[in-house]
Amino acid sequence: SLRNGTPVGGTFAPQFIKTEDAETGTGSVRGIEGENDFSGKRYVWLKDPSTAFVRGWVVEESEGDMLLVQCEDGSQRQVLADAVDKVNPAKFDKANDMAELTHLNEPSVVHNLQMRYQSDLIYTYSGLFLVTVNPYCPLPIYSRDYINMYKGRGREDTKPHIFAMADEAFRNLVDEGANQSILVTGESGAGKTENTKKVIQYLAAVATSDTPRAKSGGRHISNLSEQILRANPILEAFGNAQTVRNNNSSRFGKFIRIEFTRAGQIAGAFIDWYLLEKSRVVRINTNERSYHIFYQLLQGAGTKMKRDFLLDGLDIGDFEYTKHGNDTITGVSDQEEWNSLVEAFHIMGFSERDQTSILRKMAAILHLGNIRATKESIRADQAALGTDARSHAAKVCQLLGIPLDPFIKALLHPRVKAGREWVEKVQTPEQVNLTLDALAKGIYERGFGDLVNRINRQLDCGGGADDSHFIGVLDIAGFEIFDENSFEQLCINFTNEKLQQFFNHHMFVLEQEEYAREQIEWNFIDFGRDLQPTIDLIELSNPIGIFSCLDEDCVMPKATDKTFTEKLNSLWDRKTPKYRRSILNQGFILTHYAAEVEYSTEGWLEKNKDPMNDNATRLLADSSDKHIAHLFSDCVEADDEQGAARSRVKKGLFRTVAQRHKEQLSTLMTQLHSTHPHFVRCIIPNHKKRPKQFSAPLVLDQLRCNGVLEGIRIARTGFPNRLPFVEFRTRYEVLCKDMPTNPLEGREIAKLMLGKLKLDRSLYRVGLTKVFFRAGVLAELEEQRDELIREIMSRFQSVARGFI
Ligand code: AD9
Ligand code: MG
Repeated sequence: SLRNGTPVGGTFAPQFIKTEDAETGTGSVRGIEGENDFSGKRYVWLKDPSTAFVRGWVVEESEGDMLLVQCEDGSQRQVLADAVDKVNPAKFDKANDMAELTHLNEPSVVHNLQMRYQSDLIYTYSGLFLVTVNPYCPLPIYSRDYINMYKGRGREDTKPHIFAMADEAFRNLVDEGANQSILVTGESGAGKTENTKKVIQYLAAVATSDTPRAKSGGRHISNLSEQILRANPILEAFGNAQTVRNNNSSRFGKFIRIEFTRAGQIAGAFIDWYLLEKSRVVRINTNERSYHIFYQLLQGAGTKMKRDFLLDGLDIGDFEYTKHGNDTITGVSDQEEWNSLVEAFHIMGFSERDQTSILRKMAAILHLGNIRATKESIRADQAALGTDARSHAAKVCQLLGIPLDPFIKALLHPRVKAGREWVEKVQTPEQVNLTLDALAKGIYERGFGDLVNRINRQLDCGGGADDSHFIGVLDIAGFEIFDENSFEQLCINFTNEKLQQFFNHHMFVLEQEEYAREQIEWNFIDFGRDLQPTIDLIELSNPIGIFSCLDEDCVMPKATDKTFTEKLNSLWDRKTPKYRRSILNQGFILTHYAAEVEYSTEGWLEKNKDPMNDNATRLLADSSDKHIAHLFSDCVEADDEQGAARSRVKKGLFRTVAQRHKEQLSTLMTQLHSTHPHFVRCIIPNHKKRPKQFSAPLVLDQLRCNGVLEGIRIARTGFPNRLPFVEFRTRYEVLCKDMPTNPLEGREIAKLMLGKLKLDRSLYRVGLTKVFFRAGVLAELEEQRDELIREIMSRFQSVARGFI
């Protein structure tokens, strides 16, 4: 038909309408990466239980919509035509931006990432997202040359990279004076912290050089960017640990705000932190470690410090809190890490005294773990401390600056007020050990908070000039689904639900703006409220949501995890599609945007109350060590457990974990709403920490949890593929006969071509500078182009044969 000049595919418009929303349709597609395959084979993706997807070509189409497919793994499979996905034409191989793919389906997205990953292209855009797959090996893409390559250049002129995103944020900040944020999420080990560091490295390098500041004492001159970079070794020593997933796993979330002057100079920085996993201080799995600082201290501290800290001759294996896990991390020297910690302390302007007092607390925590209570006698279940335990207690008291006898009394016979009377409670060994653990966790967490405060004071821009703006970088754990999900998972998943909602709304706003800018008619749907029912279910106080219900039960004397769960069930089961009671376990099932998650409510009241023995904390508030006293200053003058809680409530200091998290998150969201956001999604390619191994099912799972597939779903409701007029003409003009020879404006030509291509109006929109297409349309055009080339080649061959 081409030979006599009639346009090809005169009938394909109706066919499109059939498949426009269903990417699972069976349109004919060809092309395979590396080279164009002009064989006319129809390639499809099939689901596969072990590899997620396998590609093949259709051998036969039979009755009842069945396909016989020759798969690339050698097998032949019969599948329902509806169950296959289309393969993108070769033009889209290793696409820089997955939004450009004409077939926006799951296999195509995973395949694109995989092909790029195997070529060390670890960064890929997916619309508004920058997706990155952990290479698990150093790549030479973060050098000074790379920084220069990205400096001041737009996304269009460069390859996908974290530097490109950082640069865009920086340019927006300087040009428009608008706050920016970069939101990095992903599962443990996916590369969030590495990428966060790259953003800061980049910003420190491109921000116009800031003036050196004289440090306190005037001895040490250093600049602010250097200090911001050096905050990291300190944060990591105290906030990171080896886990089975990641040898340097951050066990807290953080939001680093870097303040800039209007001229683009770094003016200061501020760090917010969330949800430190303090249980790690007292309990670790085999093959994991506690926080790096303990190992660094034991390996790195000099003899004098070890003697002062009563650590002389002691090692990792001598402490209850560290001896059950790994001693060392392959390839990491705790001694060297210690050296860089000390250097970082120095550059950050921590005095010797401050350093000592911070580190002394770490030693105290180690010794705390070695105080273990035993039964007083075989018959009674009352707790006692043996000689060993008492000598450890003495060390703890010496290090914490508190008197020994009252401390032991606080442990074994805490005084509580019952009515008007003071009574001494009897404690079981388990209760005493829990008290000790709670103290260790409390000291650690408060110490961590204090450390961050000190860093913040050091990086403070002095109130911040009125016209200063910030770029905030959020490094926070992504959506989590484990075999058993508890309160911690609910907190993190709730956070991710909120961030996803923020993304959805932002995407909607931007799409609408683009359509308005290009003056095309289309009402994009606002998905920004889609996730609200689940969010409400967790955070609302009226009707009473999960967090409020938990808070309520935390002050009810008789409430237990079980009664709390029953109350939740009676409030919400069958009342909303987002909530179901667990059938087999004590807990409930929530529908999140990423998946349904079953939560087990075992231990939630305790976790939310997070109690500390106030007989002991009062001693700490009175400590002769100013630093310790300061950490516990909220614990003075309480005369009983209830009273302590009440007085802290009065002072606004007492918070349940849920309350605190809700408040922190709401502050974070308010800040994020004041920014132009940028989204980074980190992906872990395998759970073996190995380079070049890409597990498609694992990646697919993460794309679902991190919102990339959600973003694609939203994109597909609009016109995801866009081509500037010139590009559209260059590639598809061959498909249009009788093009005018006189010059025409780009828009006119585009309209003319679209008419000649006989595309249905619902499949495209013509904007001011580009044509917008529905998903899948470009694949059809590519197919026609291929067919044309095939025709030409066969004509050429027959002509050539004629010559022979
Ligand atoms: V966790 O939630 O804190 O447990 P992250 O932060 O997502 O986790 P992290 O950035 O710590 O993961 O990366 C884990 C390890 O992967 C790093 O220690 C590096 O060894 C490795 N990694 C990650 N990203 C890169 C990269 N861009 N280049 C090289 C990388 N190695
Ligand atoms: Mg991390």
